[in-house]
Formats: sequence, structure tokens, C-alpha cells
Amino acid sequence: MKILILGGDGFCGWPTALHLSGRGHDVTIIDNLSRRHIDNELGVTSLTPIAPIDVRLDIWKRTTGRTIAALHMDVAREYDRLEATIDRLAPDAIVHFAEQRSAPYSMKHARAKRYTLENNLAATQNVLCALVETGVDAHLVHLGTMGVYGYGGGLRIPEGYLTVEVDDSAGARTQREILFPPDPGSIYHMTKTQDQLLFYFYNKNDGLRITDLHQGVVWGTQTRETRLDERLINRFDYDGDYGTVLNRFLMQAAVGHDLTVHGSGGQTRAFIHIQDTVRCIEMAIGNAPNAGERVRIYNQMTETWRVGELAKLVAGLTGARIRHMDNPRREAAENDLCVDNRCLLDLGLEPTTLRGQLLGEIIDVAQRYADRCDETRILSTSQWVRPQTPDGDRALAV
Ligand code: NAD
Ligand code: USQ
Repeated sequence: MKILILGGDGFCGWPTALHLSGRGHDVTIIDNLSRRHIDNELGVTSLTPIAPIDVRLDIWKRTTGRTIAALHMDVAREYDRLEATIDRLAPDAIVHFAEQRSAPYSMKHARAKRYTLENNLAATQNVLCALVETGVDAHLVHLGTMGVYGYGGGLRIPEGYLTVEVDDSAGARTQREILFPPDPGSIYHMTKTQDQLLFYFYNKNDGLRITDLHQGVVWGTQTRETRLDERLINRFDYDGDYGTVLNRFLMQAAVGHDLTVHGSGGQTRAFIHIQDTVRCIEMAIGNAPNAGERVRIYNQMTETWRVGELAKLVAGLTGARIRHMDNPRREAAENDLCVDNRCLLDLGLEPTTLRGQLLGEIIDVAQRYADRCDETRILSTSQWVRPQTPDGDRALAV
């Protein structure tokens, strides 16, 4: 298949590009390298030394003999180029990762809030609009988030749709399937709830074939293909804005830092290993919706964990100490989370679990690059609610 990967230089996009190319697909990456620029803006780097994109692609070709093409393009701001590229390549599938994905960054200050919303919604709208204008019948596979549902509220979370019973115009009870009511917890998560509505509309109005993968927190760093050469290594975010919880705990243990549990640690979240991410995307591509079918939504996660239990697991493996911090986020102090993930299991997903040897591999990677860690950047400083100054004004965000 001819596959276009938007955001193919990122944490999920890069290993996905390699995996699909390794499987014989004809892969083209589009990325504006904004994620690397945000690292520069924040003054942090990936714990692992990620090679420039042209080096990455050259090493992949030398290692496997396979070519991945890459275009530097801003999907949110270069609509005409995007439309022309989709028209020229006529891909069978487009995988859309090209969004600002950090919740803490999206809550950092007004500029980051506005950037996240404008970037993410414009990127999604541009891809959809370009598909309609070119008439290219590509299957769009989008990376959404479990966070669109709001983590539970005691319900079993279905795969995207909820059956509700309402009165019809004649007063009789009738059933309808609606998108699960969105309940975002950050500006970033809100953009994903709005993406869903764009998909709903373009599917209904233009018949676009779309799969939205509501993914949990991704952990791990390496996949089969990124292990082939050190210069293919995937990024490993550890800083307080982009590092996600389990990878942070593993890295913190590796460098001798206390494990930073926000609040009581009673928050339950869904998780998936990066190797399963790339497999799920391959499965979604191989099972495209038929013409006229509504948007498919899969919950792309394999297990749920309380943050505090994760910290105990890592502490038990490594001897690290656990530190409960004031929670910088506005989120439920604790929640139960029960998620239906039957669709991907039925397609053949065999979950990688946290109990495997992979936790040790991640600690090894973190130890190998521990000298690249700037410990002053570990704590999360992005506040969901601006602190008040003594005279009642909102403090200025920096
Ligand atoms: P990432 O930031 O590492 O990768 C995103 C890539 O998209 C980056 O390379 C960035 O430069 C690029 N990009 C952003 N805006 C762009 C634009 N306007 N034009 C072109 N390129 C652009 O993030 P990731 O962790 O790989 O996440 C990928 C997708 O998966 C995101 O949409 C995210 O919401 C979703 N997701 C990630 C996780 C996770 O734990 N990492 C979990 C659930 C869902
Ligand atoms: N947390 C800690 N300590 C830390 C870091 C985080 O206790 O050092 C807590 C947070 O307060 C939160 C939970 O861990 O309760 C998860 O935080 P996270 O940073 O690992 O994940 P999150 O902000 O939710 O975002 C990540 C990705 C995002 C994706 C989302 C999937 O960055 O792109 O959409 O996971 S989900 O969480 O299922 O919505």
C-alpha cells in the first residue's frame, strides 16, 4: 500500500513509519519538525539522542534497503502543498499523528493554548478538506486519545459510541447511537474531542473512510525496527511537559530521582506499549471501513493502572523512593477506569503487558543515556489553574 504518515518524525510516527516500511509498504513522511522546535523552546532534549530526519532515513535505507520519502511541511498552515501532495501521491491510507500532543504544554500559557488548538484543528481540517477536494479515496487513520471520554465516571467505556434512549416526536421511546459525551481534561484533550466532530461531519457529508484510534498513555521507547541501529532510536521524553508517567518513573528510577506521583496517585489511566501502537496502526490500516460506513472508533489500550500502583511497581523493581507532589493538574484525585478494547483484540492484538521484561529494557535505555538528563527539568511546572497573587490577581504564566 502507499501510505502517507503525517507527523512521521515523532514518538509514535517514527516507529510506525519504520514498521510499515519494513512490512513492504511504500511510506512517505510529512513533518514540520515542530516537536524538535518545541524541545528547543523548552530547553530540553529527548533522553535518547535522536538523529536528524535525513540521517534517520539514510540509515534505514542502508540497514534494510528500503526507502522512506520525507517532506518538510506544516499540515496546519500549508494547505495548498498538502492538497497537491495528496493529489500527486494518491495514497491508499493516511496516518495522522501531526498534532501537539502534550496536555501540560497545552496548559502552560496563553500562547501554548492557542497554538495547540489552532495547530491541531487546522491540521485535521486540512487533511479532511484535501481528501474531499482531490477525490482521493484514502482511508484516514487518526490518533485520538482515551482522554476524550474523561476517564470513567464509574462507567464501562465503549468504543466511541453510546446507545441512548430518547423520546421520538410521537412520544415513543427510541434508541440512538451517539458519540460518547466528550469530557476533556486539558486544551490538548479538547482538540481531540473536536477532531471527532470533524470526522463525524466529513464522514456523513462526504463519505470519507475514517478510523479514530483512542489511544491510552504510550510507554516504552524501542520497537523491533528502531533497535536495528542506534541512529534509528526513538525519542524518549522525560521532562515535566512531554514525559509521560510510566516512562518518567522508569527514567527517574534510572537516574536516582524520586518518583513524582501527582497527588494521591489514585488516578487510573489506560496504557499501551509502543510496539503494540505500531501493530494496532497496521491492523487498522489493513481493516479499512467500507464505503458508506460510519467512523470506526477503537480504544487503543491494553491495560489500566493507577498511577500510585505504577510507582510502587517501579519502586519494587528498582528501590526508588516515591514522592507525592501537589498535583499541578485539575483532575479527579482518584477514579476507576474500565475500557472496552474488543475491536483490536478481535483483529489479533496480543497485548504486551507491564509485567514483562520490557520495563527492565527501558530502565537500561534510561541508564545508558542518564548523562543527557537535565534533572532540573524533571518536575512538572505547568499549572492547570493559575496561582492567585496575594492581591487576588492571576499570576503571569512563564
Ligand atoms: P510527537 O509530538 O512526538 O509527534 C507528533 C509529530 O507531529 C511531531 O514530529 C511533530 O513535529 C509533528 N507535527 C505536529 N504538528 C504538525 C504540523 N502542523 N504539521 C506537520 N507536522 C506536525 O507525539 P506522539 O507522542 O508521537 O503522538 C502522536 C499522536 O498520537 C498525537 O496526535 C497524540 O495526540 C497521539 N497520542 C499519543 C500518545 C502518547 O502517549 N505519546 C497517547 C495517545 C495518543
Ligand atoms: N502523572 C504523575 N506523575 C508524573 C506525570 C504524570 O502522577 O510525573 C499523572 C498525571 O497527573 C495524570 C497521569 O499521570 O494523572 C497521566 O499523565 P501523563 O502525562 O502520562 O499522560 P497525559 O497527560 O494524559 O497524556 C498522555 C499523552 C497524550 C495522550 C494521553 C492518553 O501525552 O498525548 O493523549 O496520554 S490518555 O491519558 O489516555 O488521555
